[in-house]
Amino acid sequence: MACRICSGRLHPFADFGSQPLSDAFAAPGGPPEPFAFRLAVGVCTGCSMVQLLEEVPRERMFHADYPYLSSGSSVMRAHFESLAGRLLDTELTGPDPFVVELGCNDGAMLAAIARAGVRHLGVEPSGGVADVAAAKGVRVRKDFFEAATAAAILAEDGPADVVYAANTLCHIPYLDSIMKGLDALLRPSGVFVFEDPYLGDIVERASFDQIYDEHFYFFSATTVRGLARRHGFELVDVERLPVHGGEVRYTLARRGARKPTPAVAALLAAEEAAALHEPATLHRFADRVAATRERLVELLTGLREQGARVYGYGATAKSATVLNYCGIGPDLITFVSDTTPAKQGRLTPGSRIPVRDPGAFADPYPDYAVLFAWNHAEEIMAKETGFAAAGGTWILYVPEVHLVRA
Ligand code: DWN
Ligand code: SAH
Ligand code: ZN
Repeated sequence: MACRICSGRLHPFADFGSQPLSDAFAAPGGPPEPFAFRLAVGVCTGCSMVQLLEEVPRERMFHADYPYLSSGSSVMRAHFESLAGRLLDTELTGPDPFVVELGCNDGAMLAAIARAGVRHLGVEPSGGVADVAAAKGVRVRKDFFEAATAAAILAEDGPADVVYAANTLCHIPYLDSIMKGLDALLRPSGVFVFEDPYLGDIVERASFDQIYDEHFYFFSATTVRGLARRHGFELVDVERLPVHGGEVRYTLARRGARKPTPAVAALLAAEEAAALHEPATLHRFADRVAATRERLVELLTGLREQGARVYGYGATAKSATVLNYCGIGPDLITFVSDTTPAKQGRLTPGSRIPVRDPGAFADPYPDYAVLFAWNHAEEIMAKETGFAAAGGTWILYVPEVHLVRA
């Protein structure tokens, strides 16, 4: 297995075995979904990029029935609206500006740009969520972004001032084609702004559930700078974000076009000091993950023996790794509550736990709830006052297994 960035040798450090596709929620009664691929992750001995060892074909993950909706969290809605405001104020100030978003999903970000009357295009291959964005007045192209797509957009709309991508670039193994596309599409003064789960946070918090089929890369300032330079770009800004369990927003500009901010040097230095890409660090991460599996299974098995009622909260893509790696099924968790219509009435992939609407969560409340959407803990804990009143307890497994009184 060779690095998808530099063809270097990959050093594997964590293996979660055979896994189903994380967003393939099956209809009950149908055939069990296949454990389609091996989920394992390695670090490149050449360029240090952390990446999956096996790639799932993109059409199998991102299609008309892709269930995830960005707007399902009020915190994320506010996050994207605030980012839209910032782009409008700082980057989209010239005459007739044009912004492109890769993976615009349901339009959480671009709807605000559309309302401001600014020229835009969302590139979104998942047809169902793209339709939701279009219904909000967002102009969408149902397509995978790659070099050929960029050429087509350039021919139709002209060059872009900003290309933005949230939780999308890390989903794309073929970054060579993406970077060539950006080089073609961006104006000389244009910027590429993207945000994804940060390797530093994943390692620090042992948040191993960030590792699943759709998350192919685990970026850092070090590896993003390397990627940028290979393609004539420079990493000119980084900003740590609290969302989704810890992310970094990276800004790339053409080499020489902008002076890097002090935040870039600071994050590079912190990664060096933490030995973030060293195999020893990554093996320690894997050891912590194995301990988490042991404790979580022990806790849930004990609760079953006591006859406690245990539900799950948030049928996240991330939870597929937790459930299938730990071998947790409906014998340990009765059902998972989730607000997403396309997930309700279906089964979690591989582990086959029923997904039900939030009404079921309160009828009656469980004794314990495993918070699979732990990245939205603040938002969820603030609104689940009924669970608190009923004396319920949250189970979290990041950074280690622990209980929180609701
Ligand atoms: O990178 C990705 C991120 C952005 O979204 C994609 N590959 C897939 C997806 O990952 P995820 O499913 O792990 O994302 P979330 O945002 O952690 O999913 C939260 C889930 O919990 C959704 O299914 C909605 C649900 N939810 C809920 O039931 N009640 C969420 C909130 C906030 C709630 O209050
Ligand atoms: N930006 C949203 C959605 C993230 S989910 C958010 O942050 O909430 C990842 C999205 O990337 C999915 O909607 C998926 O369809 C899309 N995607 C995957 N590959 C892509 C590609 N090559 N070009 C554009 N979008 C892509
Ligand atoms: Zn490499």
